Amino acid sequence: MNIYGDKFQKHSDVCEQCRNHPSDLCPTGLAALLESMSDEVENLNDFSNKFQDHSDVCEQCRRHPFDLCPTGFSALLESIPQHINSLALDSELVMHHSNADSDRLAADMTELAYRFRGSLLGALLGDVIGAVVEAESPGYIRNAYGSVEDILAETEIPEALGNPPWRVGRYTDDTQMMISVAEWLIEDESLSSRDLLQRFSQACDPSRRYGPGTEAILRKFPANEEQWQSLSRMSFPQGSYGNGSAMRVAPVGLCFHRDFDGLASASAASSRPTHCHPLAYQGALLQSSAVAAAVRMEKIDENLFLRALRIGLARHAADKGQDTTVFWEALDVVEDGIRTGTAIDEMARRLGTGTAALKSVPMALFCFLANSDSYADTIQAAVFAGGDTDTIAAMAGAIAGAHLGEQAIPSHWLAEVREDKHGPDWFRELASRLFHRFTTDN
Ligand code: R7I
Ligand code: MG
Ligand code: MG
Repeated sequence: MNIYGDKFQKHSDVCEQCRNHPSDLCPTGLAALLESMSDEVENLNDFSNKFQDHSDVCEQCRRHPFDLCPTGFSALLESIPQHINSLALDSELVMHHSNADSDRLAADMTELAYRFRGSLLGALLGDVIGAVVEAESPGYIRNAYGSVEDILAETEIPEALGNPPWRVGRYTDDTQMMISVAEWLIEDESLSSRDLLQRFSQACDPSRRYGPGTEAILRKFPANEEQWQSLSRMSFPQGSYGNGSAMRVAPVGLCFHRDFDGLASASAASSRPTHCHPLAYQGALLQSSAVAAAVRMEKIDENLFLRALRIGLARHAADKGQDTTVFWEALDVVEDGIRTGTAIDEMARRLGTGTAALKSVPMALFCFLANSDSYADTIQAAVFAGGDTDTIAAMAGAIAGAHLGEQAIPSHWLAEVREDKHGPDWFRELASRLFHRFTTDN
């Protein structure tokens, strides 16, 4: 029996890394291995006595080899021979672990609805708070403010280029575009990228500080609807690698938290109209996978969480021919920072806090993973690290809110959101509509 599967075998014939280091596969090797795993699980009982003994008496495990009972699953893990790659075991463990959590959650729809609301409100509030100090250095922010409350106590701050001052309590492009993604998921059955671009363009309010490339696309779209695909390469020939598609993608993670294939294709469709660079796709995929994993897991295990993200990257980016090395390495840095308890400033230096997806998504992941039991601490970390603070706090806030739920978001912070049309109650309603869409599809 070829336990690794033909696809992986072919790959390892030409990949020295995978041939010589079977416990440290390259992303393409991992993706090939995962693809063949599903066929092999059925064969595992050929050589697993403990599991065999169990399945003799357990109808569930005998009849549903892809949906083992917990006892069957641990028997299987214990008895799998050492020579099966450890990463493959990990990936099954991640899936099984978070499926079990997710099944428990599905039985508790009230909790799940709290998590949907928590994620949208969490992103909104991260954006609102981070907007006050966007593009400032950590030193400046720390000198000027002692706490998030101090930041929210501001009323107005000067805006660049002779624009009117920024009114504290407003949200920026991050939230404006997230609203469009949520409404697209709710209303557009086909999830067409063109429809989403139309929504972005109609909702565009330049006073909300859009990224320059994105704003140019949205401005040009109404007069160039038929050329919508070429607009995405207008400012950057290979497409933008900015964080604009990761910052708005949280609703995809919520809606598809039980369907990783659907999540990957909706993430890509939501990125495509403005961000068609592979690094932007990967940033959006990591952020939506993080929201999905946060919704699914009852308690965050940082290693399993990061494994889930790596599996998504290997399956949906590396396997499509994208080079995932830089994000893979950034996840190594996040993992190391969590393991060693590295301070936030040092992590900001190592990971970056800029507007490129690569320089902000990993930092948002770190802010959450280092504070996964507290929405307030997650936001505090993101905002005081400086740089692209509205976006890093919006992304970290979406993940934290998805995990901890609406009840974890400080109500005195939410009370500082100052938007006439789209206040916190409007977002609660939007989250309920998204939740309804999720429950009708599942
Ligand atoms: O990604 P995008 O929508 O910007 C989002 C950011 C967030 O911080 C928002 O809060 C808002 O303030 O802006 O806008 P883009 O213009 O597509 O990308 C953002 C930046 O990434 C650009 O201004 C560039 O500095 C950089 N960038 C690139 N630089 C060189 N070559 C993106 N793609 C490229 C590239 O291909
Ligand atoms: Mg912004
Ligand atoms: Mg920003």
